[in-house]
Amino acid sequence: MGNSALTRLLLGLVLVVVVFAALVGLGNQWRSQATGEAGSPLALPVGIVPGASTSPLALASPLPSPPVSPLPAAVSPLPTPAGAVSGAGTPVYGYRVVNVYPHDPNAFTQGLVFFDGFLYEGTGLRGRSSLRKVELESGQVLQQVDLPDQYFGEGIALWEDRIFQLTWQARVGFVYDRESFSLLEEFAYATEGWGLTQDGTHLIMSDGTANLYFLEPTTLEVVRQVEVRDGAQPVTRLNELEYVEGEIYANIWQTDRIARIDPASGQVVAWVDLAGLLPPADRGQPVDVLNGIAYDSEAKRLFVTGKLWPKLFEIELIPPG
Ligand SMILES: [Ca+2]
Repeated sequence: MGNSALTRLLLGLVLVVVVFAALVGLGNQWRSQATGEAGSPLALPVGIVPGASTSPLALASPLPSPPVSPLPAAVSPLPTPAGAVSGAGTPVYGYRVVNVYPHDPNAFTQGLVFFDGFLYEGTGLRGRSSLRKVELESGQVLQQVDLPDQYFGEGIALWEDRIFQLTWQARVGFVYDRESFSLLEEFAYATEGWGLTQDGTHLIMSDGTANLYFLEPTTLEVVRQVEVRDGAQPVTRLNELEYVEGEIYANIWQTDRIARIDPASGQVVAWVDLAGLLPPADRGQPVDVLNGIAYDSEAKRLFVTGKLWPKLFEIELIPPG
């Protein structure tokens, strides 16, 4: 054996060592990759989310939405507005603001009507209740009569040359001359008074329950009554009303929703969700709930506002989907 044989042996050993080292190194790299995702910062929150899904910290995590994370279930759904049950699959309309007008922020709106170019508004609260004629564009009160302090004014409706106004719990309504606002007479009814409108044949009244009452406009007798339901579920707290193209629109007290009701059956045929209508910037002073719907049947304009809201909106409804 000469030097060349020894050299070949050494080279062979070196080659074996190099190949072995290379294989070991590659193996470590594979293991590193295999454990990389499980051990990465991304993977850790996925593992702890099930126990922490209700934690605000977990919800606030800036994770790039891991595909199998249960986070989406934890952040949805938003609570359903109280009273706005639509388990029956009733369509919910959205809205688009067409025009914005000023509204007296001291008006606790309980009744709203559009007639012959002007708004008529009934306001509530004891000592602050009134009937007003209002210029749409400016919000300026053109004419006003105040109720005696003991009365809490509610819904209003126009009928021929008269204006009817309900009161909340006194079970007394007032009838005014439409032009002069002079008080013509009082009338009595058996329930609380909330909303009022008319369909060309009857006055239609709500009382805070799920019932609507149809009154003969001259005798003020209740001639019919219907319970409003969404599917099988009664819809209570019906508030301000407006008759719009064959349907009765009703504010649902303490919600951002309007029910569109079939007058014959009482069924809710659609909801309108007005959430977000009054911008946060307009909530600097105390404002109350959405209330007040008026319809200009000639120009087909729909107006809505709220109690003590500084603005009144003309809106268009947007069908779902
Ligand atoms: Ca109305």
